[in-house]
Amino acid sequence: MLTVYSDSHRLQNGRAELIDGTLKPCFENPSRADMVLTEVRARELGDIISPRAHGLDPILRVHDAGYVGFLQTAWERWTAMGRDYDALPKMWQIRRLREAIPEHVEGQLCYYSMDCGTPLTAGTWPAITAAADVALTGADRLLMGDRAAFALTRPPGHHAARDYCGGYCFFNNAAIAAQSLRDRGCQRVAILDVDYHHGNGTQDIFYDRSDVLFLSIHGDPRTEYPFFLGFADEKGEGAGLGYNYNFPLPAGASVSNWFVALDCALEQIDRFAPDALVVSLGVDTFRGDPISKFQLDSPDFVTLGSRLASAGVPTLFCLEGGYAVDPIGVNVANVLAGFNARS
Ligand code: SS9
Ligand code: ZN
Repeated sequence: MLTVYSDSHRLQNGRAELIDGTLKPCFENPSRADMVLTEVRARELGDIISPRAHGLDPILRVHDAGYVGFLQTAWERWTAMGRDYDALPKMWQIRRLREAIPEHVEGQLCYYSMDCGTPLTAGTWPAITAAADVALTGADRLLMGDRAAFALTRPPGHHAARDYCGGYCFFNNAAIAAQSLRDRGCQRVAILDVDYHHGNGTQDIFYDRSDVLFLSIHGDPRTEYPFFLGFADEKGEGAGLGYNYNFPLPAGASVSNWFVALDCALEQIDRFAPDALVVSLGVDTFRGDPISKFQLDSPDFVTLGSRLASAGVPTLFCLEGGYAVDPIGVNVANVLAGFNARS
């Protein structure tokens, strides 16, 4: 399977994130993608190509224009005030506060953010537009008839909703690719999110639609980030009712229970009979992940890839989380190798 990769991911390199009340180096950093690329190359999983620029139109198909404009200009406006450190919000438009969009860049940063762990930096805009292009170029390959493609997207995307960033995510790469597949001829697209954290952004984007099925297996939001979405009773709304599936599992859930949830998800994908499958591939389900609490071991990722291949649908993998940096390459490459072996 072919990999799409861009060096521009390096431009998203936050200085610190607020964790346990102190500033610590960002878990989501460029070395993650370096490790994945190195392993994909070493295992000779297929060609590695650069993305083609697709412009802003496919991004604007899933993201709010005001939000996109904010991201495009935020750093310039932030530095114009003499600030040169990462931009992080410190306040949220919470219950009973007015939902008006502030004029000041700091107020807008708060308005368009879900958390304060997602640093907006000098290189954020070029990095996130490149990541969207990486995903879209992967989608191009599916449309050209490839059985599968791997979009080495960084920063990740699944926490980014129509009009907010969070969880290290700005543009929802998987959602942008899925929408583009719809716009270019696929009638039905399924998105399966196997990251440890619920894909709140992807769910938000497709919640009222029956043409894009969204399924997520993740740590129970009663105790796990993102806390405010990802419960089992979220089934979609309007035309989308019945096209959203959440499989929350308790923190610490066993590997066998995780695979039971995967089988349930695959059964629904089979019923939906999509023309394409987009996998939000987070490997923070790994037992050694520093911020997550599932138990998968490296060989389990081969099994995951093999089961995904058994769905028999053209498949685009988009990288999401995975914060145990040393093993991230092996874990991702294991999924791709398991898929290749079965398809
Ligand atoms: C947990 C901190 C969670 C955000 C995690 C985002 C994961 C993206 N102690 N911070 S895949
Ligand atoms: Zn995650």
